[in-house]
Amino acid sequence: EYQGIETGVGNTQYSGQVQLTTTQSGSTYTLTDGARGGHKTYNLNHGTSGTGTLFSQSNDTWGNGSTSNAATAGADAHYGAQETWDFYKNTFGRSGIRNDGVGAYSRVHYGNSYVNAFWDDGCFCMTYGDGSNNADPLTSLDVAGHEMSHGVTANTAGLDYSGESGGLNEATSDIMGTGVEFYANNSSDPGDYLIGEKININGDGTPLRYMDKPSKDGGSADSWYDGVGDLDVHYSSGVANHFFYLLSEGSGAKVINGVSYDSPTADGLPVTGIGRDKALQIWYRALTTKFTSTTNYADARTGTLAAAGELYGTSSTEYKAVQDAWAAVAVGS
Ligand code: ASN
Ligand code: ZN
Ligand code: CA
Repeated sequence: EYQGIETGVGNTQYSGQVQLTTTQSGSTYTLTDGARGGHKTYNLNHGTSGTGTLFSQSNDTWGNGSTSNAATAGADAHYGAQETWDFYKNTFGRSGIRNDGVGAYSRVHYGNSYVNAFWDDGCFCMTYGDGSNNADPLTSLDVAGHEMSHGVTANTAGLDYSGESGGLNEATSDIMGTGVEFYANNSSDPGDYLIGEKININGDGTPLRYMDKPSKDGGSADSWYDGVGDLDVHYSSGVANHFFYLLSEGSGAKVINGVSYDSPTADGLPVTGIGRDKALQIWYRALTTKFTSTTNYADARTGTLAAAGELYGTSSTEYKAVQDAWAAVAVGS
């Protein structure tokens, strides 16, 4: 019987109508991405273990844009994995999470009203809850990119998930998840420096995190470094998120894709951004060749400076911008 890679249609909840890479076997289509390491998307159907069932049907149009159709979350998750794969491949030449060409898998509809999503190194898989009242699945592009990037961090720097290294681990996921969102260039979910702005996680439509001014989340005590104490890693990440925003876009007021930002600096000095593409290259090079399991904020400064020096030279504007952006979040030499 016929077997091949197909291009299907996803009617997602957050990203509008998108193309999805699927697989046809005879008269059955599945959410199996034959172009990206065989990444598969499964329906846990509110279970909390195993893989549930692979999304499979007799046509190649997935979901209807609403939670009334179980395949909608599947379409969002499959799209997120696809865009994350392409982001890493086309931005850094990385082939999958382990850079070995092998796909992971996603599981959607985990549990009931579960308000989280997570990567697990053990299963090499991503899992998505359906959110409050099973109405707001955590399957947006930035969340998908965030979770998959935990796998990349685990397979590169291996940043320990506590203290400052934990904050840097979380920030890496926010930085790369944001990179994925901009890369996808989807008109229903355009790139921004907010995390989780589509998933209504606070019940009032506000985002989970703000990279331009992390303190807006109410938990990242300051938008710059004054020791991270026993802050949760999702808050101690704020310093590095803010560094990345400033390095990319610079300080001061700015509107990007219709979102207004106004990024303060600890030293009151302006930072001139070098653009997100270069900032991503610097962070990725530091993550994959400088950072280790115990990297702290001071080490992250040293590591990103080394990466910028290798990429652009130590007398470059890029190198200077890395110095200025760390100073702006009070991480000094
Ligand atoms: N969604 C959370 C995260 O990726 C799960 C966790 O607490 N690790 O950060
Ligand atoms: Zn995370
Ligand atoms: Ca976002």
